[in-house]
Amino acid sequence: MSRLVVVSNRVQSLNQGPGGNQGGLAVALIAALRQRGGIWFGWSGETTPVFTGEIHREREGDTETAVVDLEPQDVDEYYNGFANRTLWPLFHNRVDLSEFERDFEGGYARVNRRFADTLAPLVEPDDLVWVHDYHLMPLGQELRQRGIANRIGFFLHIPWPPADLLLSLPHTRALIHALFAYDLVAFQTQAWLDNFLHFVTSQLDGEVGEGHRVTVGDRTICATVAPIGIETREFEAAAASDEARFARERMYMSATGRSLIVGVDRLDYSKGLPERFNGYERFLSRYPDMRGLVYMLQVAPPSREKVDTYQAIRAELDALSGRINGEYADIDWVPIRYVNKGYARARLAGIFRAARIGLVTPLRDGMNLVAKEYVAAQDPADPGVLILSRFA
Ligand code: GDG
Repeated sequence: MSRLVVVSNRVQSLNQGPGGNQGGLAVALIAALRQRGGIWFGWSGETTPVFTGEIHREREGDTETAVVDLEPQDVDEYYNGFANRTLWPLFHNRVDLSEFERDFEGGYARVNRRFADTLAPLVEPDDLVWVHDYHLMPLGQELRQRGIANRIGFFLHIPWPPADLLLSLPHTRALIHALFAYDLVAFQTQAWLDNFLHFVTSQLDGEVGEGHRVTVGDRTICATVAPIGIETREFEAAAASDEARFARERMYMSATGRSLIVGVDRLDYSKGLPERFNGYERFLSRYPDMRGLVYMLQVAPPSREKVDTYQAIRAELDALSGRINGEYADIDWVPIRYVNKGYARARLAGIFRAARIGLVTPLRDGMNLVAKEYVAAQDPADPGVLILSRFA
């Protein structure tokens, strides 16, 4: 089997185990890398005054991480700018929140060039290159321009929006056209693939052929649906670990017989958190008998804190949880426990298992791994119930 070269914005350390803080995507990528051997390349999360392209490596058997530092301006324009102020809201149907600035667009192009400059010398002729997500859409094209002829795939973790939304972004055709440098472009769901194909045929004069082939100009690629799963066995094992059992017992003890409803989401406006809090409040107001019988735990680790829309959602949730607790709490009962921090994966598994209800209510989501993890963590003899919004 050829070696895998995974490229994503951030890279997680290889040696964390179930006590670690990484999410399902990192666990899945590490599992894929261990199977084939290879490199995981991306940004270190650190900054340096001047970009040098110096690579920091960490090795474990056949698997290696390779990361580079970026300049503060790169982080502002590429990560906090074009990726998370422009593309993320636009691709999640929030065109109202999507900001376009030429500097963001320039920073995005620059970081993709920097990634390509640094990565190209690491790629060996037989490697299979697998690029992840909206941060790196032009990377394939940049690699081709540096002579990389390998098979390169691109996977989009987030939704693909309808064409009319996408067209509100300046230079969008060039951005999407760049995807035709890949050999394979894959999406989470048929709906996102259909939106992509509609854009390509209506805006790029593309043609859809047999067997997922899509042609624009002289490039034919394969565009397909390849939904992400979770490492089910690994998560079941995490749910059965001592750390999970300890977390579960802590939950039971503090719950004093009440049923737990759990939500775990990055603090992001796409996850429908204010709507969830409001829905729960409505439930308490319509069914007074249920007060004191249930409580909700919302784990929401802060995310993208430099972006003001994320500061706004955090303030909104602080106010909402305070208001709901103020109105409904009793001396021995708090309706919402709202925590702004992350937990080790094994503890999370224990919390999922302790919860009678998993509440996953995004307004838009590429997939949603929490829903899958909630199911995997259940006791098969006495499973809880998963409630999903139609957009998960
Ligand atoms: C993007 C797309 C798509 C959360 N809190 C903690 C923690 N997590 C883990 C969860 C889960 C992961 O993070 C979140 O994955 P999601 O799929 O729910 O959402 P996004 O972060 O928005 O991910 C999404 C995904 O990419 C994969 O393609 O499904 O649609 O938006 O694994 O468990 N993990 C730990 N502590 C926490 O407090 N350890």
